[in-house]
Amino acid sequence: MVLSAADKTHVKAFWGKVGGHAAEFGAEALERMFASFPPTKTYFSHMDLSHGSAHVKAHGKKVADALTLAVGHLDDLPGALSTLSDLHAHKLRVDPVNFKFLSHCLLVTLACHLPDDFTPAVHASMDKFMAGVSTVLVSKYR
Ligand code: HNI
Repeated sequence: MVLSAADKTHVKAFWGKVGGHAAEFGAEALERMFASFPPTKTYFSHMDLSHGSAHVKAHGKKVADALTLAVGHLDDLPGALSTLSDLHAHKLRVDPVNFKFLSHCLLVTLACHLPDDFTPAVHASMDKFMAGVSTVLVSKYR
């Protein structure tokens, strides 16, 4: 998944619009994932996944911060996400299919909150960005 120069420009500009809402959007994406793809909840059985839970809010912030880091390193996603990649592959062993679910739910969340900025071109670039992040996070499975 190679991001073109235009993709990188779209992703950086769009994430700038997300701004201070990143943690809140991260939590909403998780809530949507748990609601629409219930098996994903099995990875979080140690957390309270009810609406508005502090666990989901805290985890949403962690995911959002990782994405902010990734946006800052679009030319070196493997380097920027190396530790997270080890964690998801070796310790958490999250089935790769779930990354598509979370990516989808994040895009839906972003589209709901920033409809004017989420143009078809930005949508396509953000989809490629999430696919790139997901590829890195599942890259150490074998
Ligand atoms: Ni993920 C922990 C980022 C996809 C299940 N995950 C993290 C952490 C970050 C993170 C950051 C916290 C690491 C730490 O504490 O050092 N996860 C991301 C990102 C994506 C992603 C950026 C994809 C875009 N994770 C997923 C998916 C699942 C998932 C798809 C399962 C459905 N992640 C977990 C679990 C943890 C986790 C489980 C540990 C949570 C905890 O605190 O116990």
